[in-house]
Amino acid sequence: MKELFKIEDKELIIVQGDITKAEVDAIVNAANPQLAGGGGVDGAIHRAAGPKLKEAGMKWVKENGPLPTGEAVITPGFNLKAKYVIHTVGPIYRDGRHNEPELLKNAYKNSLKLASEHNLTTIAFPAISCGVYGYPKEEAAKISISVLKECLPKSTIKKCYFYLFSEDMYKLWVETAKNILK
Ligand code: AR6
Repeated sequence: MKELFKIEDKELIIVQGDITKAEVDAIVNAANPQLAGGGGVDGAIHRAAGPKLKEAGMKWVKENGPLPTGEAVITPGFNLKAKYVIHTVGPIYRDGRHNEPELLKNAYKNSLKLASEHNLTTIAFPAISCGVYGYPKEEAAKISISVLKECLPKSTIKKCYFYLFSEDMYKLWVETAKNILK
């Protein structure tokens, strides 16, 4: 299932499916600060990319320290169809009063910024922080669509894909996009 939306001259394509299958310049990983893999989408991306992705992440952390929440870093995609993986760390949701909205916004914004710095034209996002990190899904949907509305027009990205794993999440993202992008 997928549904297409327009943001000025850019396309936002909301898809139900596995992000590791996306044929794009870069897929975004909902990583943790150690960049060494984990569960959820991070685990799936690491399995599909092969062990070199972990080596690249660990090398970066060794040289730069753990990746702070809301920031992003780029590595090759190795065995993935995607040329690059953009790793970002979403916030762990506590009560909404610990800067979570701003940090989630930054995760999307900084991923797009990095994509633009590499002149990428296609990118795929997962629902950052919506699994183990516990972000309330409706709120996360609103933040993610709003930040794309704000930041896609000035980025190099022409087609931005949003991959949702479950049908419920897919429907929530489509409804939210209809409301915000109407
Ligand atoms: N394709 C698309 N979406 C997926 C896939 C997939 N293959 N697999 C899971 N999702 P999560 P977080 C969805 O927990 O909340 C890791 O251990 C999933 O259903 O992967 O940011 C990291 O190492 C959910 O909606 O990421 C961190 O420690 C969404 O992706 C921590 O989890 C995000 O869920 C990050 O937690």
